[in-house]
Amino acid sequence: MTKQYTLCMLVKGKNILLGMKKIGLGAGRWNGFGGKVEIGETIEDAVKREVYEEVGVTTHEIEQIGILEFSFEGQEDVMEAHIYKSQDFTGEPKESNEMRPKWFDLHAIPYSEMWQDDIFWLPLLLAGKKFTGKFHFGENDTILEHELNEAQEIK
Ligand code: 6OG
Repeated sequence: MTKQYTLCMLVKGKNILLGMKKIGLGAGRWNGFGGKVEIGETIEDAVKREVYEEVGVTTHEIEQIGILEFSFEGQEDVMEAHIYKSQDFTGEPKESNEMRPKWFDLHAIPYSEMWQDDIFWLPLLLAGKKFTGKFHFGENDTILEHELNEAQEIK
């Protein structure tokens, strides 16, 4: 079964706000903010809700950048992650149960402490490009197969 998730990258000038995931899937890694889309909720509402819940920031404008499918060897469920970017948000980032936020210079993104897929697509997002793709993971969250294509438009 395919389950919908969101992932939002918060960018201000030459910096990106990432969160160190403290619990659950991806714990111990830096990532953008997001989570499961709830029943009856639009994807955009889910992006805004998750960003607010996880880091206390209110997003005013969000832009859809891509859709990525994440699958794991031996697991039936596929995650359909809707990737967004926001450069228009207000509020002081604050630590939540799930995330410890930190600003990073765009030239010092901690890729070695992030999911392995990020280094493939985050540079595209930061360059203003859109994309679709698939990443299949094996043991130790290592990428076994992937494809990534730039797109003019998502959907
Ligand atoms: P919660 O468990 O917090 O939602 N996520 C991934 N992000 C990247 N960059 N790569 C992956 O490779 C990921 N798998 C999941 C989507 C999980 C959050 O983690 C993201 C969601 O924002 C496998 O509800």
